[in-house]
Amino acid sequence: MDAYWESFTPGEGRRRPRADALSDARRITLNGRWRFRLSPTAAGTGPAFVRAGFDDSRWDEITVPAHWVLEPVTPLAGGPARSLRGTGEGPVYTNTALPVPLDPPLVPTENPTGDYRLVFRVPDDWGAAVLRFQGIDSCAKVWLNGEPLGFSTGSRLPVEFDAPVVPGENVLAVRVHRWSSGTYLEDQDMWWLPGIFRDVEVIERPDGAIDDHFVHADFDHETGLGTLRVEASEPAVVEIPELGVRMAAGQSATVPVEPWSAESPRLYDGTLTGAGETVELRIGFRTVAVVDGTLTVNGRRVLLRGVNRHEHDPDSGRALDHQTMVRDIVLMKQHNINAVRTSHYPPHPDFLRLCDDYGLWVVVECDLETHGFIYAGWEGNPPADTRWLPAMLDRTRRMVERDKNRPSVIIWSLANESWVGENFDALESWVRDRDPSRPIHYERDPSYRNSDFYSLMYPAQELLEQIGRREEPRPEGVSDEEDSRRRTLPFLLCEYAHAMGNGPGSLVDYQRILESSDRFCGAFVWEWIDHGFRHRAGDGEYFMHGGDVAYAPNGGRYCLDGLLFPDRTPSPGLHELKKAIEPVAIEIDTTVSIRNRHDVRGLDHLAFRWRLEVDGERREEGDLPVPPVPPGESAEVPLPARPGGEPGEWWLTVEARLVGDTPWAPAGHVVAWGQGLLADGAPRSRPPRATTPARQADDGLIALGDARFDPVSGGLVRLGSVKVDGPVLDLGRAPIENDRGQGGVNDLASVWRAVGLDRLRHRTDLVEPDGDVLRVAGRAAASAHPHALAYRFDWCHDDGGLRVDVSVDFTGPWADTPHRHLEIVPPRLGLRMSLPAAYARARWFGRGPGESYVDSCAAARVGRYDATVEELQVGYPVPQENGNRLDIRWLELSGPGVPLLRVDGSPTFGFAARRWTSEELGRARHRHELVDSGRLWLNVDHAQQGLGSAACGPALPERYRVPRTSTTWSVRLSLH
Ligand code: IPT
Repeated sequence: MDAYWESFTPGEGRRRPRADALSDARRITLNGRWRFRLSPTAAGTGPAFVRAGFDDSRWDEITVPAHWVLEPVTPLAGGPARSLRGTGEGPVYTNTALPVPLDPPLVPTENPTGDYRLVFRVPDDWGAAVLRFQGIDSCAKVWLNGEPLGFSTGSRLPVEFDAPVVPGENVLAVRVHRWSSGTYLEDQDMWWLPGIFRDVEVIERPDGAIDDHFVHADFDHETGLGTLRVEASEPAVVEIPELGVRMAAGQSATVPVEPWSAESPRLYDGTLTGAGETVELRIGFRTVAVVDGTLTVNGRRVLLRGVNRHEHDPDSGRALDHQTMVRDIVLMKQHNINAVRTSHYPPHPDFLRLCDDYGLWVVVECDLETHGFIYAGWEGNPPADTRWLPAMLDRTRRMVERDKNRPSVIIWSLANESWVGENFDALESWVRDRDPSRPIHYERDPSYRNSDFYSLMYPAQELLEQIGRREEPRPEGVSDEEDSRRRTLPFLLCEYAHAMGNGPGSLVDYQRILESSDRFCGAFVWEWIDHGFRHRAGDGEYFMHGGDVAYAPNGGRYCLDGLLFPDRTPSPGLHELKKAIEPVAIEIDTTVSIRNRHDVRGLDHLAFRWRLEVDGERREEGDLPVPPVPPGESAEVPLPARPGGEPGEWWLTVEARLVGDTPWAPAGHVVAWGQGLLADGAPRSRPPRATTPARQADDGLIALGDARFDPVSGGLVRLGSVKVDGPVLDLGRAPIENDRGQGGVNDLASVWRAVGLDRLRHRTDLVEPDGDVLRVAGRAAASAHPHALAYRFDWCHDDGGLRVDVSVDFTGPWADTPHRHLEIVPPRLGLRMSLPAAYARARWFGRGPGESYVDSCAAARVGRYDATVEELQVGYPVPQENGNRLDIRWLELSGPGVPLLRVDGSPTFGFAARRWTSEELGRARHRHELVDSGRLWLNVDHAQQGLGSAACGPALPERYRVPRTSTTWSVRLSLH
């Protein structure tokens, strides 16, 4: 057997790559139900299935496009057709590891292979045709009416064959191999999902059909003129009625135009008509240039506020329908995202059309990643082996040719994480020759010799600041010449702010740095969406990650690192990103200052509204007239209102809202906002409550007013009629993914576990009534460890409630345990108590409505909020700390049959309320494993560490950690 699937040759029998285009050529979609049979080796079902009379009636039926591992099919072992998800034969996830032995270009004999068959009809009057597959993973051989057409690798790229269709019935047979030589070039951090997963069509090619065309539409920002030239493979006429352009292909016309940008995606519709076909043109005029180390479009610096987007759907994997693509773009636009890096492969071509229409800057990345060679010390890495050059070049050409006419595409990215090699020189020069109009990106080669950008992933903020000042240290192993060239390049942060689990933190910090220097041209959060699969197993339905499949090696939870949950619910991280990158900065102090951070737009599409609140209650509101503010400039507007005489916190909030409907959001959508504290008058005082000295009560407890304490432990057991358990000091939290970062300094969770922060023992040394005060003192520490927290709780009545003044002191060797290298930084310092389950609602004055942490609180406004306990939880697919609210002045808990319990803090506090403990939260592996404990667990934090993004990236900055110093704070509990 000719083992085409494991040769260096990328394909055979294929047509030249060409532009993706919509045209009036007749086409038959072959999407639909096909026959399918899975086999254990590349031999498939054998040679017979290509024949017309082959009996496939006992085969499975499968949807095309789809991944067979997500569809009901007959497993290799036989039995009824069923979904393979959750088994090693189904979707498997690896990060950098290859699922095949490192033996390029060969693959194991165990190579699940899907034979697909379809009988389709062609009208009698059809002439020549092509058969087009937009994506097959990973290698396919194709037969039409029993004759082989050829084969191809390159999963996320189109392939076309000349298709000698016959009038009437035609039989298409496709053999798809899960593993192939292409596997070595497709080692992206994602699920391995074989199958015909993008559209299949037959397209008629009558005489004079236009095979390929190349739109060149430049914009001269000095003259305001656009120059259009459309090259065509056949003689053809270009018509753009709106511009009065009618000319032969190949000619050029220069006319006044409105340029295309992500902010104003102006497109001109037209046609390209040849003797046999009319191709639709959607022209956007724009010129991309790197000028003096700055990325410009149409003469202006642009700042890409981007995300890395994989194609993912929790049910269909990388087979996305149109609505899902639209949904992604609408969500991006609604959250102020203006750019996408198509990590790490060209997306479905319709996605880029939508980017043209809606307006997003796009970095299209090639389907090329050889990360797995890291396990061989990069020995045999394809970019450094000329035998792989044809396959690498094939991928580059198929990307550029397909997407060359999309105005949204402004940068080509040659590959991801493929280290270095001379083949990149060939790719670069091919791209420069074919499309000199777009700069090229490649991040991993420290010499950046093939890249027009200096680029990094996940640098620490300090390094990024140095880069902004052009003072970064020199990378190792590069020549003087390379280093000097690199220093002239714009900097593109191709991945940062790893959004795994709860996080990322510091989005505002990163944005401040990115805006501090023209050297920065943009940044892309890693990543857009969690790659989790909806899965039903055992006792529940959950989102499956790599570790939920018994397959080795697997990349575990690392595929859940997006700003959207797998079902496209925005995470708090996306809300924070929206705030951090908002295109208008509104700051309120003695005036309202409005800075226009758009690249090209003024602010006339926005209306400004203000609102004045006292302690979160609305007092006044109105429109804020804002003068025209050109991009990059600012205006100062006088305060529209002044605080009145009432005591309390007077907050002014100003919102910038869309004036009219847009394709991505209705009028009124809030694009940006700012808040300022105008006055902080003394709080309203509560009526004093009669207090009595602490005393021994009849029931053996200590009484302080209506509070009862345990005489031995000193713990509060009852407040009025409410049974309370606690409060006790709490130092732990259910680790978030960023608490489990790679490397010693980042894997905080293992330090916490090693030193027992999650299993503190309490010893009470003193329970002493002292007049109006009950003094309790003790020590909280973990078994086996000498470090401890010495604490004192002084209870008294104050301002209508029961107040506790807490003071804590870190004693013992916190930084110098038997694990000498481990610095113990507790993630939390606060009180925890449990309350009757009837408490079901929270009202508060502080940050909200969503969760907030010290390094991720910009999106949470100060105000008055209300939520049920269920609504307070954030459904991270892997349970972990969540739902915290910061800067709380007061919190009221209520529920049926229980008195309202109010918590006041001095200073302000953070709170979380849940139906399970932090320990239970930390132990659960999936959300459905969290069960109601029958109590409400309330955390009232004095401090909690930030989120960071150490799951992949720098350690949490010191300023967001809990300082290990002696400290005091007060909390008051009262019943109403
Ligand atoms: C980087 C990859 O480019 C990306 O695909 C993803 O794996 C991300 O990390 C982590 O989720 S590579 C890493 C070695 C920095």
